[in-house]
Amino acid sequence: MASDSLKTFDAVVIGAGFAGLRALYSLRAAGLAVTVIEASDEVGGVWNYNRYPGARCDVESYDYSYGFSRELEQEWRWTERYATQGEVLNYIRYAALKFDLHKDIRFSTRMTEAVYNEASATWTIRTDKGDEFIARFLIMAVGQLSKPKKPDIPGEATFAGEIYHSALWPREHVHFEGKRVGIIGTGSSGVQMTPVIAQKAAHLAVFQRTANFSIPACHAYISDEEDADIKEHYQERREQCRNSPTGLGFLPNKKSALDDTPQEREKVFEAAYNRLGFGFALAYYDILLNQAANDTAADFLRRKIAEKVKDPAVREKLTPRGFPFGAMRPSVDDGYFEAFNRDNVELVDVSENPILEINATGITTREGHHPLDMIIYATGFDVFTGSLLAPTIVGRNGKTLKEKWQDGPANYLGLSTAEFPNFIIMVGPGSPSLLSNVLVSTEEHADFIRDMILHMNHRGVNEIEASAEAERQWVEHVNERSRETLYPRARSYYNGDEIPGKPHVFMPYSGGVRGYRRRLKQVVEAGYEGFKMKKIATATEGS
Ligand code: NA7
Repeated sequence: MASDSLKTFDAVVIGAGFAGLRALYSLRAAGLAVTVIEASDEVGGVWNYNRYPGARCDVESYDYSYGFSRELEQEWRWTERYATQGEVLNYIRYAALKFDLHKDIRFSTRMTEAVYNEASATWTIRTDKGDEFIARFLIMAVGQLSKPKKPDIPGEATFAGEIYHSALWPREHVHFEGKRVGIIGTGSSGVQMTPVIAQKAAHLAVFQRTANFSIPACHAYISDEEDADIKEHYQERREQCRNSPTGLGFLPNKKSALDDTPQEREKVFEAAYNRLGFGFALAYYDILLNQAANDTAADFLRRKIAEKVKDPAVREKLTPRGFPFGAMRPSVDDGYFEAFNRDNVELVDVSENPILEINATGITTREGHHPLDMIIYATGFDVFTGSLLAPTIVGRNGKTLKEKWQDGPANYLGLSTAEFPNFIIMVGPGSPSLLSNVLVSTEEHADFIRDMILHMNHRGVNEIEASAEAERQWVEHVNERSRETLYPRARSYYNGDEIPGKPHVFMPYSGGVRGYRRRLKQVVEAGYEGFKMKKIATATEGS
């Protein structure tokens, strides 16, 4: 199937971020006809939209990059350990140009609806431009953090100043100088932008609902020697990522935090704190598995906050309590806590004194009015399922994905969901996804999908669907693995708690990148175990 004029394809991929581009590359290289539909006029996905000041990747640059091309990895030169948003976006642009991906991307086009045709085993895909495409496979590469969410605060329309959202940041330069700025939200976006805006704004008010843990990034420029050394050993590094629990370039300490004396533990934590960023959670293998082990890490991090924040009342408010370290996604920061020592930075605790309204001049909480010239929502996303459920997707018997997932995103291997044949999800719920270095997970999925389609072509079948039983077992397995961890002990987007009314279910797969990879391999070796494959005779073949 390969006619652009008829707009029929082997696969239509939705999204031109890291995942969509990687899927396009591998499917096209396998000789399949593919097109990508992208709502923006640019590649990059989340890195294209989240242009707020201070935005950075918190996985080390060399690991947060494609591993499929030796040439690409040898010629690209990362400048910093944790790349800025601009550098990551430039990398994606570079990769897209190098592999001539743009020619197969339809920019500024949004998929609005996709309907499965049982008689022909194809999807009809419609867009906001009025296009209609037919594809054997519909591949959703829509990202997990791509449907921004914003609280509905009364009076917002009356605000006389500027309003921004971290995930919909304008391309034009935003000026903070001389302005009174308010940031709502203290997840990674709020934490990253706070110290940068603090240096420019006349006054910065940070509206915090939940204090969370954060580890210093310890940014560093990469020297030519380091770059050469990494490039020389890149393949080993990649293999280590692929075979690690998280897809990061280092393995967890094999010891329990409880096996060391307090003095030894202090040294281990200190070293991890000053080097590993997000990987601090791997300073001992059981930090996210055992509450007592976690307490040792959380205590260490709370002491670090105490050392950094001078004002005792502010320090207390910035100190996370009531949930295990890491159970809510921690941030990796560059001077976040220290920013609150500045005279022009104020912490507004909205857990005790919620925001009541916005008026022409600023934000009013139960405690009082905060005059502002600019409001920034750093309030996150409808995570994991938001973008998957935004278009209307209709599977067998007219059932929509929204109906099927009303109690949570039931799926098999995170890749597929029963009653939606030939519908494939990349790096979504039910896979390691946001619990992993998503670049590693993206590549794993792209290659799995390519091999699966080639296998089907070889066998002469054109329909694949997860069996209801395999799906039931996978969901049970995902839940079982999450219960072995501390993740269920926090209210977080991992559990669907970021949106009122969203099903409270554990979304990602916590069994690790290596375990998941092993499972995919077993599935393939057992002839795509858990999937039903069929040959549907199409009208063309019948004539
Ligand atoms: P996050 O991590 O989901 O953070 C959103 C923040 O916004 C968080 O602090 C929320 O507080 C806060 N929030 C949300 N709604 C409100 C209202 N109504 N009032 C006050 N505060 C609110 O999103 P980010 O964009 O920072 O980061 C997303 C991911 O990007 C991150 O996990 C990394 O993977 C990279 P809450 O904790 O819900 O009380």
